[in-house]
Amino acid sequence: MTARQSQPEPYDAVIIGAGFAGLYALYRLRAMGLRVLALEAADDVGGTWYWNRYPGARCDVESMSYSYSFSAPLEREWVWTERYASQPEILRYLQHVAARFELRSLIRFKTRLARAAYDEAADRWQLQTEAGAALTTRYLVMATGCLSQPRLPPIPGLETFGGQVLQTSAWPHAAVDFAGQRVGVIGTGSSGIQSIPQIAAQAAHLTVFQRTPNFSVPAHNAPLDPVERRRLMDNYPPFREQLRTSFTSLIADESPQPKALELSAAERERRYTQHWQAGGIRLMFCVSDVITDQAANDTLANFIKDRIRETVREPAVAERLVPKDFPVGTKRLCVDTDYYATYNRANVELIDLRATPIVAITPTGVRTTATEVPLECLVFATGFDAVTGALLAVEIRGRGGEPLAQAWRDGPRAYLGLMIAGFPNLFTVTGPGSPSVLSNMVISIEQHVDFIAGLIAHVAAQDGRAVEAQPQAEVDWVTHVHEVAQTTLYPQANSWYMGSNIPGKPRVFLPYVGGVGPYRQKCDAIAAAGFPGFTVS
Ligand code: NA7
Repeated sequence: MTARQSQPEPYDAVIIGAGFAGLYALYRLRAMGLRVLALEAADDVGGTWYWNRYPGARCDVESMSYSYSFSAPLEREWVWTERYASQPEILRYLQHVAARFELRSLIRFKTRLARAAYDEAADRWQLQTEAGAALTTRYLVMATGCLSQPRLPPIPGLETFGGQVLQTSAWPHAAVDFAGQRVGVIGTGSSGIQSIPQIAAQAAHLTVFQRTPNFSVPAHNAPLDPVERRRLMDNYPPFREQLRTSFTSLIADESPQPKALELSAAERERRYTQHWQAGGIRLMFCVSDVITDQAANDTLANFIKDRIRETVREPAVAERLVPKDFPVGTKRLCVDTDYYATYNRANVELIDLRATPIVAITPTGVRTTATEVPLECLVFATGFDAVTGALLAVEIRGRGGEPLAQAWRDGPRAYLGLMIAGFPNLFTVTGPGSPSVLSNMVISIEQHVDFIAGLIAHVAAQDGRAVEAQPQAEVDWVTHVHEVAQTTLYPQANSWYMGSNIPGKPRVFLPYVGGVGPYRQKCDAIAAAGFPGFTVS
């Protein structure tokens, strides 16, 4: 350590990340009078919405639902333009929030946390950035996001490729011009499905390398109707309250729905058609049992498969696009604009990697077991090490120097998804075992940060120095998370929800599927009861 670093700057709370979670944590903890700082690897705020600036990037939660509720003036002044907000619009919103609440001066940009070690004698975290700067803080709040640790598959020969390599999750800031180029896209999750139609419209030729076909529903995105928008903006508080207390927090009007198999085939078809035409993920929730009953799930899966076959003119291509080996919704349902119709374009080709896997990337393209595809540009839309990836990317050591990676070697464990036994004063916003990626992230983030703020206030009220999850409370919570997951079809899919996309990652269902409203009720009850399950020392 240098002389300067031997006197690390002391903070009450250091927050890692300046996306939706980090910005609200800064705002909320500063308001409590804490000395706060955020570290952000990027050169601007935005998190997910900073990095994922690929063509077609858009939130799959409707814009009127996907914004902060903590400030009525902010709600009044920000006017969303489209049903589903585009990445640039969400990024502008977060930039506005950072400026409006004067948060920028509290953020150290281009600064990545490398190590965090808990100093038991001082009850403080000792932090070290990748550049070697040292800081110390009472509380460490990981607001690092659930889909922020990008994954590039180790395909042999990638380093030899002579063309341009792009990654949807680290897209360049300057516009990419695909005109006249032969482009390849590897990956058909949400990022691939959103970008493929846009790239196809620009490129001379597009080859899509698909390993697993996904279910996708049309967004039917459009400018917001000004009258409807005004009505919602005038009624934000009850609308937000509906979202907060709902099961999914994704849609406000969660009236009880019938079971799929209680409907006649004609009624079901009518219902599915109506929701398909309306667009978006509501289709998943228009019957109550899609995610818990295989037979019910089959009815919706078959409906979507029929839409794929109806849209894609070439039957062999349509068949390749039809998902076969997982129940609909157990991998995140994609929301698209013209995805399936894109395969009717003369300049688009679909390669099924299950039939003909990639052998290598060559200086001039991609070689599969069947063919060599010449390319000038290769786009990776190959996903993330979800939920735990960004946490484990930091060398975090808790009590007795125990590495987090060791504590989580059999899968992540955290009480309420928010605190880890053995890691005092460390909080994980939207951590494993919280509703996180199955919820409306903004709703969950506000709830988590408010809970964390309440817990910090509880510690302060007792003149405490540290708070920690109790091992038994953690075990009970993790058991509950797994039990609830087992009542659903989710564990059947090899999805990133299960950690299956990362070789060697424990196969554990990562989010809490017991419902956003019920989760909030449990958290509220815990707070009201004086935070049982947490030890203040
Ligand atoms: P996803 O949903 O994890 O999709 C990644 C895609 O990349 C998926 O189709 C993968 O196929 C494919 N993939 C991964 N590795 C390979 C290799 N080695 N070869 C070929 N294909 C590969 O990530 P996204 O970024 O699209 O979306 C993540 C979330 O962000 C999304 O759900 C929204 O919530 C926002 P696989 O299915 O593993 O066979």
